[in-house]
Amino acid sequence: MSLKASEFILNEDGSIYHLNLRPEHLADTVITVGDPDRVDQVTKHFDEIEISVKKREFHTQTGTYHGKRITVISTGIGTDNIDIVFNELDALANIDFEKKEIKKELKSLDIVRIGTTGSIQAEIPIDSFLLSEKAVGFDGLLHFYQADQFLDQDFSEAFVKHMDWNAKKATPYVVENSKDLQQKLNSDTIYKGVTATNIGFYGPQGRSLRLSLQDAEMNDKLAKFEFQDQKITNLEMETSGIYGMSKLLGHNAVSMNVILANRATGEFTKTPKETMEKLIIYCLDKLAN
Ligand code: R1P
Repeated sequence: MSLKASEFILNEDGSIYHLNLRPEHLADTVITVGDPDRVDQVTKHFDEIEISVKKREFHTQTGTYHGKRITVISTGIGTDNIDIVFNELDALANIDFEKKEIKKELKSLDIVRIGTTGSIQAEIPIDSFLLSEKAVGFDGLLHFYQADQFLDQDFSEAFVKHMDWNAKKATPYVVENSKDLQQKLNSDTIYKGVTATNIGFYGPQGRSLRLSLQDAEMNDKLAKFEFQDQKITNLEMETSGIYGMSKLLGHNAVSMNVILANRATGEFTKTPKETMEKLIIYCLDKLAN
């Protein structure tokens, strides 16, 4: 059955609504970054760039690194954008744009986020790298889909109890990365942890410039939480959506993070660009191998 024009929205040139891409533009391996300027920081290492498309915060380039075809796309900030980017990336891979039908044979993309984050554990220092084994989403995105089978309810319940979570906020959901892709990106130079994905940068991450927080102890409580030897290690704004949407759509995802800030010690890196550069090269080399 053909998808309705109001649901599967194409531009005049046949490209998908927000990303402005056509299926032939997408590689099977995708790197997502938050910052649109970080796309060039990744693709400047490429052998060649085939296409470069920009619309709103979504900047996409596809090319090859050491012969491996990779698409690099910026998501902007937040899981609301992740909903758009992941539905549209999946459409490019798994919907027939001519017939406007879901393909019979579905493709799984390998998706690596290369992002920035703040550690909440004193022993995970600034300028280190962290691979998110799991994400705890405070954003509520996954609750709009039939996602229960992919969510770790025991972890969520223990977390809600420990935090004395205010029921006016979305119920935190817990979702894993792809273990196969983790193996590809892993090494002993990388910290592993559980990433909390927040719905904002200030209040939702326990930062206050002029406003009073609903729970001023939030970050301390987050840092102390433990469930089956797992601790919350860092805060950022996309990983839960990326892991959740990837599980729902059948893609493999891993989130790789540069620790820019340590919220426990109050430090912020003096070399954000250089450290990001190192993580980019690390990820590209792992993906090309
Ligand atoms: C906030 O400053 C932004 O930086 C982090 C957060 O997740 C949020 O998107 O990641 P990126 O540097 O990848 O955007």
